[in-house]
Amino acid sequence: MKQRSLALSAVAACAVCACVEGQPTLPRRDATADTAREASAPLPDVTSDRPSPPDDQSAPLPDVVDDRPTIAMDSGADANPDANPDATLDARTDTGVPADAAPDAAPAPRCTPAIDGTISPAEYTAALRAQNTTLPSAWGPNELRELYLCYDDRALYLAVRGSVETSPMGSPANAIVVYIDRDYGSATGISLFSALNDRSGALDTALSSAFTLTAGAGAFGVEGAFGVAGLRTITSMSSDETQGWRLFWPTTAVPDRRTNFAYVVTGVSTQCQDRAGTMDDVCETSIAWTSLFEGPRPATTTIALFARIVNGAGDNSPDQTLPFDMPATPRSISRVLTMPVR
Ligand SMILES: [Ca+2]
Ligand SMILES: [Ca+2]
Ligand SMILES: [Ca+2]
Repeated sequence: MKQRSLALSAVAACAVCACVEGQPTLPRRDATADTAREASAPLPDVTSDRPSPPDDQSAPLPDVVDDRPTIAMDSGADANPDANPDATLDARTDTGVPADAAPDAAPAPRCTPAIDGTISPAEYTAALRAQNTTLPSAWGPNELRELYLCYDDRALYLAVRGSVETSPMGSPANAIVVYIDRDYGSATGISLFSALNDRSGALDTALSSAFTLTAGAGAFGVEGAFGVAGLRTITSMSSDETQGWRLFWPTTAVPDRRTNFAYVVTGVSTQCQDRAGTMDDVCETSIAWTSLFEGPRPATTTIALFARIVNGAGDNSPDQTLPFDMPATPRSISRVLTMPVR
């Protein structure tokens, strides 16, 4: 509650898509682009890259050593947790080595959840799951607690349990942002995050966040993102200024998607449920493969992602990270969650 005006944000994102149109993504200019760009492009506060020092907060210090993330093949709600033990995923988590493209013998994380803003016990049993053990957030009530990831033949599904304020202390909404590498391990995508600079639109501004990739992130090259600026109840089959999916790639697109993020307007579905006063705010989203790839999905690929909370300007993040990373340096990415698709 004590964060500075620049230090608040969160995003939640969800997407689904079922469209089969060949051109599901429409790059577009935001109506407010020019004026907003001039008026709202304050230089990021570079020094605010770190979470508030613990000495000015009552929040307990996270135990970096012992609090390990959970990345498991079954949801916590699975009645049969023993059915899917996945030592490989656990090992990835424990060693800090990025979960890389070495697909193991585990069952594919296939599922087809209902996009309704509720994480039901049965719908993510096969999904990858990343959990935060740094609780509460240094930016409470902005929280990033849990993430589920799975897919089916049609779409990629993502569920995030967490929340972000819509107007913290009069500042622009915080956002939950999830950056997606659709073909992890290949040379495509953007790895220099400072190149992402679209200051027109609430979510785009938040997504213009100069994260730093470290060696632990491997060959992470982002093609797109899902996000929500200001969590509230949302039901949407498209993307808009405050929520949804964006593509930054290819860089040859006109206009340049690195500075004018392309809204994914078809093939997505997002529902967020604001359960005020609880820790159960949820966004679920899906994006059709044909929208994520702007064409057919390769027969096999590896999805990689990471999630953060960012403030409205995109220049600061609290200590909660997914997959669980280094709480003291949330702007530095040393872990990504990966999912082989086959
Ligand atoms: Ca659901
Ligand atoms: Ca924009
Ligand atoms: Ca990529």
